[in-house]
Amino acid sequence: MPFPKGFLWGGAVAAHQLEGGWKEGGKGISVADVMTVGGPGKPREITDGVLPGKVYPNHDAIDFYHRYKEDIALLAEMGFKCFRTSIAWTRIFPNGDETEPNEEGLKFYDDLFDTMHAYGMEPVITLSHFEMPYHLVTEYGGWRNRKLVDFFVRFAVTVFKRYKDKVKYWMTFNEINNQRDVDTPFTAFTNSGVLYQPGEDRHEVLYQVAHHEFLASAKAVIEGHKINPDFQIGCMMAMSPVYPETCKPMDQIAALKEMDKTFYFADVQCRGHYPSYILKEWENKGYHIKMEPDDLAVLEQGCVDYFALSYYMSFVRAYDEQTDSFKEVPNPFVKASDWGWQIDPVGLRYMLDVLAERYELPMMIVENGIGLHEQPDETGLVQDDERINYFAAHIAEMKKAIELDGVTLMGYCPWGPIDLVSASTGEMEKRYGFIYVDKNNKGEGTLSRKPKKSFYWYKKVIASNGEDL
Ligand code: BGP
Repeated sequence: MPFPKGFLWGGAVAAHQLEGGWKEGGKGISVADVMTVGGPGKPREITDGVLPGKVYPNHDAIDFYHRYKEDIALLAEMGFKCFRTSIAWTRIFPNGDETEPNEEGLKFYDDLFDTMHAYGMEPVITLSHFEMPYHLVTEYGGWRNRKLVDFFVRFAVTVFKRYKDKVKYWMTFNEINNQRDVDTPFTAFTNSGVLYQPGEDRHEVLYQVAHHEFLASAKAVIEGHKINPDFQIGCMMAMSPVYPETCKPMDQIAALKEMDKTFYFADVQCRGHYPSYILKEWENKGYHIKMEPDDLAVLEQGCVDYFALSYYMSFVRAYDEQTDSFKEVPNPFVKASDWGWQIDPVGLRYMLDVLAERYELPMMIVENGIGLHEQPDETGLVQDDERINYFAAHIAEMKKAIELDGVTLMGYCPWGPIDLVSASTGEMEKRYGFIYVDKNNKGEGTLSRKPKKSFYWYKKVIASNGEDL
């Protein structure tokens, strides 16, 4: 029996991608609320507020804010043991810099967590999932400003105290490493809240941003454990293995260097200090990351309890002799989704093994899934065999990681168990769900919910504790 008793089967979402109700209940405007719809090859635009005539997908999303009771009941029908969502920071501190929280926002999550518990579903909660208050961008310059550390810790402590008997599993920052590609405005912006100034070295800015987020995370871990010593507070990384293109020694270095860009975030949060390869890079490039005398001690004391990861795809890197640089190359051995995400179940086992060996922490897969274009058939059912095959193959690899490689896995939360707004493109029609939601990219539709074929399949997987794939 590879999956232990009590294994947390569930699903994962983020507040801004499904709640809607963007101006209700005293909520403030988040960074996600000011982004338009993009699409393949067309990045989302960061706007400065609300432009007339533009579609803002996160404003209404799938209206979970009003329909959560119905939605949680549907997830419970699949047998969910846990449900990962985030607390929208802007529902609790609408601008991010207030001293008193918004009671109506706190009450919303009280009701949501009570509803989950009524079905025996454990809440797994992310504090910051691409939805920081937009005010913190315009007034403070986002996470480049050290003041955000205190604002975040105030938010964390407020919700830790309020939900100390309702939530045990927490994560500080969603995919904290998903901000290193400074040329992709979406990923950098939603995690950092930084709008770059002409001429500045974006990489240096992001090291400063990350330092502030590491501090905020470590302080939250320290404070959280004082509030409830049973809290399990994790980091959360987007993990993608990077393979070398060939066995040429320099291709190994190309792959290793690319992995290090992600490992550095995990090294700080799991080991409590900056790794030497990062300190050397700062020295070589002349970067000056501002720190205060206690910072390193805080990082040391604020190590996380478990390792949460998202897993979607793998990459390949090669060394280019002509330019003496590293480059990304396609993998001829795996297929890609319509959005170019390479489907690689074995990569999940590989990643779990590497992380288990490197950090020796229990792990939780808090995102995994495939975005598909889908339509109900003439009977009204979405026949999503492609999704079923995707999950069956990934779960089979998780089993091997547990049974053959000794990995400790606490739970599995596929991404977007109910169709929701895509984070990278803002589309509704990049669908991940076991449940179909009637809404298109233009925002049209009845918002009705309907189980897909995979709904019944996943129900069977959970009921058999992962045996019946
Ligand atoms: C992760 C994010 C999620 C989610 C997922 C799927 O990076 O943590 O918020 O959206 O990716 O990505 P997308 O929605 O862009 O398809």
